[in-house]
Amino acid sequence: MNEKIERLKQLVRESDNIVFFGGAGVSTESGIPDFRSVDGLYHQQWKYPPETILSHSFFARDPEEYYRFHRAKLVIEGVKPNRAHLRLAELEREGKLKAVITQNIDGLHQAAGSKHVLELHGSILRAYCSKCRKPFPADVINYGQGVPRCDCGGVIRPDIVLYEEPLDEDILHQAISYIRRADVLIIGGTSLNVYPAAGLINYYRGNKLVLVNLSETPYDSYADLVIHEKIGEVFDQI
Ligand code: CNA
Repeated sequence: MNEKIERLKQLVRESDNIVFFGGAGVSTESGIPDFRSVDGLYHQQWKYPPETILSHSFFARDPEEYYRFHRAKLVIEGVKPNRAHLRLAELEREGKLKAVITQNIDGLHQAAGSKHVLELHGSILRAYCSKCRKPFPADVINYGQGVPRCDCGGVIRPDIVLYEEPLDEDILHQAISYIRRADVLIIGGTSLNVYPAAGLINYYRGNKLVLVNLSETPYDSYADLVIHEKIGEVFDQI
């Protein structure tokens, strides 16, 4: 085990107030592509970049094309939690980890057994009518063809935060509160490019900020420990 992972293991061993904040890179080892890696969604051939298709105005303008992308790229059959998700759930059960704050919409932290998950960007495992807000099972949006509609005539949409939409204030406040009080803050698998989520890091008051990310992030110089390795492999060793 290298020195940096040994240091992270020690921080985890000595703390009972760890908070984890993660992004798409947490799920790449489960087979879900992120946006910005070389084999991520940005480098694939679609008529528009993911941030355009996954925006409020695009969904309103062209829900048909939105759903084509949604079903082809966001819904991936048979994905399972990887070692990062599983170890985080274990740390929660051991009473060491207080919350997982995630930008992911894939539900894999809950599938791994984590109970206290704050989903900043919602989940593709929930859906509701954009007109009357009636909830629908996720199968209605994730499978089938065309644009799913409610009895009231409204378009059924995924319960995710599209670009141009605000984050849920209650979830955001809870996330800020956990980060403010955290002893150890581990940030993993996120390019820290998407705001306001990325700005959460500024609320941390401690001196044990750990970044685990394959590529460099704009916050590397602020961190007390930076590990540029695969997060599943790192969490397998701590
Ligand atoms: P991003 O901007 O795509 O960045 C991902 C980061 O993870 C990159 O810096 C990679 O270097 C890094 N990375 C990739 N694989 C690994 C790995 N195995 N171990 C460690 N690091 C790795 O993703 P962000 O989450 O920062 O961007 C935020 C967007 C992307 C959010 O709105 C997400 O909802 C959205 N997204 C979510 C998913 C998902 O739910 N799984 C998938 C793709 C995009």
